[in-house]
Amino acid sequence: MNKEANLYNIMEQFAIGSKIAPYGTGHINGTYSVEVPRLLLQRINTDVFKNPDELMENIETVTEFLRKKIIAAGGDPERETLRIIKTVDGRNYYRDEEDNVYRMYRFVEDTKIIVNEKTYDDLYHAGKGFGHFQQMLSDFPVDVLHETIQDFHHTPKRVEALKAAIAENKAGRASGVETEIAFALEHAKIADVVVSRMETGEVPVRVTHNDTKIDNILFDRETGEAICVIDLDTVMPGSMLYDFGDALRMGASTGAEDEVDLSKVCFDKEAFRAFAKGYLEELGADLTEAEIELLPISAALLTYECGIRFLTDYLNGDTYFKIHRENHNLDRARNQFKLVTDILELEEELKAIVAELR
Ligand code: ADP
Ligand code: GN1
Ligand code: MG
Repeated sequence: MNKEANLYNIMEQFAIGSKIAPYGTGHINGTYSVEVPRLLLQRINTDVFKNPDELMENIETVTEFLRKKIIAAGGDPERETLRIIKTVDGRNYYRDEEDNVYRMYRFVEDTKIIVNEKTYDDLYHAGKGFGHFQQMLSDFPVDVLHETIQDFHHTPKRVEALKAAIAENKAGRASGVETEIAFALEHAKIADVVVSRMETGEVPVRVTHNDTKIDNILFDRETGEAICVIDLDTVMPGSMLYDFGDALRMGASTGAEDEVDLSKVCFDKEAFRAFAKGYLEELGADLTEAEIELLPISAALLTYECGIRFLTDYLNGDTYFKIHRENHNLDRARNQFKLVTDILELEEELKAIVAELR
């Protein structure tokens, strides 16, 4: 069976609501209008997300909770959060005979995503969007959520994984990347800046998104406002610093994540200001002193973490992140490390920006 035919087959597994009603005033033909909402079909990566039941249960509980909040605030829940389309037998995903796992969402219309071309206004709205998402989830019961990927942002464990990859040297690449390995190990001291303060309780456990790339939020095409946070696979207990830092990793970079000309890759402190302004407008009053203090370093931490994850994957032979060219993961790691250097140099200026915005 060809792939397309197979997808039609999969479509039939979902309870796709459609409205049919008599239409017009004709005397001859039977005329009906048929409304079918646009949908989005996704194949879940089960190498990465090993337990689709727990994953989809998280997404269902979180989106139902958000839906109630959005309605109470007079918003449109079909645009402001994801809606899962159930299968014909009432499940929130479908597993085919080859063990592929599919889910379906309503397509949120008239939106755009921001990738590399972004304005400060976009970043301000992205900050508001992610801040508002966090704010709406502030009274969500953290304990009901499953950890869809264990220790996802436990950076010290990511350092351990890097050390193991260096020692194993599975792809025989370690000797070509001594400079990058040295950078990663020299900067490993920042790895515990958040987890250590979570252990003391100064940084509270919250419900967090954990993958706040700037392309994981939909913007209204007309108003430019961020309206819907998507890609909820990693919503689980965490620190808001993960979300804040990770959004700036891409959001405040002047270059693409895999740009190889590192003179084009700089951390833009005005982009930081724009995002932080939006974020703090939504959530500032709820944050603890430790969270506020760590906002600037969180950008370095999450960028460092992503950099060492790319480097680890390169050393392991590119088994986790999709690559589109040779050395793609290495290029990404170098790019992230350049940003880490920039952020650490700017740390005092970033602290001053946070102080101004409070
Ligand atoms: P990935 O985990 O591969 O990043 P995403 O869930 O972020 O997958 O989806 C990929 C892209 O699909 C998004 O960047 C966005 O452009 C689009 N998208 C995802 N969900 C929706 C939706 N419900 N409505 C409209 N577009 C969506
Ligand atoms: C992955 O799926 P996507 O592209 O939104 C990764 C993130 C990384 C990011 C780097 C589940 O995100 O953690 O920060 O790539 N997601 C997962 O671009 O590992
Ligand atoms: Mg995404």
